[in-house]
Amino acid sequence: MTQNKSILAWLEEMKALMTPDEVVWIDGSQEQIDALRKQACESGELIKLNQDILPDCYLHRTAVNDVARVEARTFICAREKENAGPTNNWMDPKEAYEMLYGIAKGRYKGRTMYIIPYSMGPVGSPFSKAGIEITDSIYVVLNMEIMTRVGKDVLEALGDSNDWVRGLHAKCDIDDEKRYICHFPEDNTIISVNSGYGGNVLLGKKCFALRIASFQGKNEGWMAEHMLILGIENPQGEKKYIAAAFPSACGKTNLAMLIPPEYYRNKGYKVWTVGDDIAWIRIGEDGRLWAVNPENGFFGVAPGTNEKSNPNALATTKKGTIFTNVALNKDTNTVWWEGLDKNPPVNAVEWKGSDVNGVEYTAEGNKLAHPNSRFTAPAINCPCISDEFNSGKGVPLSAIVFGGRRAKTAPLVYQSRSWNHGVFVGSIMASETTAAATGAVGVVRRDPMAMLPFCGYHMGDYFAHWIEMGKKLGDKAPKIFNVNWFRTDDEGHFIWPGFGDNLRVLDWIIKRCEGKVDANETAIGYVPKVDDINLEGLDFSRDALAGILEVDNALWSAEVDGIEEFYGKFGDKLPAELSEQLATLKNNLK
Ligand code: OXD
Ligand code: MN
Repeated sequence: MTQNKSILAWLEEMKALMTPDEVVWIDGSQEQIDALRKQACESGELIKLNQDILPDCYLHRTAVNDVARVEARTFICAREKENAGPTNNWMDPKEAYEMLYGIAKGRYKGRTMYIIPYSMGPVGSPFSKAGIEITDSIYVVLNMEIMTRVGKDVLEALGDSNDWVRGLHAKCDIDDEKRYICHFPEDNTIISVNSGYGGNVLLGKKCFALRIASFQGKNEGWMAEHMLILGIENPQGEKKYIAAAFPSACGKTNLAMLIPPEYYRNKGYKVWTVGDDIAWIRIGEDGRLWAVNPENGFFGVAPGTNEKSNPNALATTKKGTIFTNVALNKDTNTVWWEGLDKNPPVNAVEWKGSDVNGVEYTAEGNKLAHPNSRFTAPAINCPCISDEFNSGKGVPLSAIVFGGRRAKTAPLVYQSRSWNHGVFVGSIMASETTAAATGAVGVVRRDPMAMLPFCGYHMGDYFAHWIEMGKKLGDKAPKIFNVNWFRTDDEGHFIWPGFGDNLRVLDWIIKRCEGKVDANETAIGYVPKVDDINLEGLDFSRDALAGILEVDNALWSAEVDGIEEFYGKFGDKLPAELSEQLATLKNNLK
């Protein structure tokens, strides 16, 4: 399929190491996909679902010990330990290659080596980058085919260039003691062994598009961020774009596919989804920041997705989707998960593969679907997918939004005073754990820019890169905001309705970017005046709004202690600009 010398040489090396019985290039053709689906159904790797209700949809079950990303076994193998930084696991690259090749050696024996040429970003776009993943898993091939652009045209666009990412995946024995997800940023290489779970094995996603790409972005002057991208169209048909970073379980996919509340819909507002997880961001010819979604599909969490929380996501999963670790409804041969509706199937197969009475099983407190069960769905299925999704030139960003789950401290929304202050706001991002997750409510976990598990180099250098980008952007920089949908009352109930009504906050953000509304200056930044958040058509009092816009200086003083402790990790790699911002905050709180 290619004459590219660097690719051919690497593949020869991999063949000699892995000793496959057969080698198959993935060309992106429908015939090949159909044949692989058929083969996977015959081997039991996939279950074909009801094709009348869910055309081209399949169910897959992973091994029980292999259901999520494994941060403890994820390594950045930079040559110098210092370059992985205090927030990543590090392994010496020489030792890592030796160990990983030892584990993987000969493990394609009796199996097929699939070679997947893929592009992150539309093929041929100046934003895009190519990768080759080799794998012995048809599940990986079929998921990569949804999540990335796969096939011959990727190789044609790459030509003889050596600028592509090498990815070796081998299922081996799915042994969690020998599971490793290793990144070699200086070699553009990823090696993943002993897992078959999406986040660990779809190497285009977290491994390439965030960990490797963040390192490339630092060296090449662009940014790879854990951000959704959405467009807001006003009644005049003008579109403004926002990129937003949130830690997991803060509703990123829901925000990306937001349906405007009735009042806004009637006026003609629309929201368009460009991406739900990753943004590659560059400075355009006009000096502004432009973003593309490098992915081609959504790898979304199924539980909690329903007609009310996210009808667009649900609609997206109705064709061409692979479901992983959800429950099977045996009567209809369709899928079910907690939070889909209130009717678990009676004749069910739970996510591990046992037949159960779903009604009794869930009544006893068991989960039919794994809490991290997923759908892999083509982005083009999404009813609100943006016209710009495939364009390759990206969308210009008016605003960058950071957010977390904070019961009290952070107001519903605030705006940073400058780019550097905005970088500070992103760097102190935090989310509180919920009782359901840990038992200890309100433990603050810092997750700067939602990149803690995904930054492929020293996070202090990453902050410095953000500061540098701001210098290049000057007054063309997007405005930076922080939102918090999760303020609670004394009984622990969420105060703000969230979901579609979050558009009311985004509306204020856009107005601020256009210089159309004033704001109150507080110790932490600019907060809306109560009358400037539009509450038309919403049963929500001005007083309640005033309450969640409040900035409590005492709580922020305690926050400063936490920030100081966190910043201590970065030593002299912490940019002076961020220490200055912290000093300013302290001073403002006096
Ligand atoms: C994540 C994901 O873990 O997107 O952030 O899957
Ligand atoms: Mn994510």
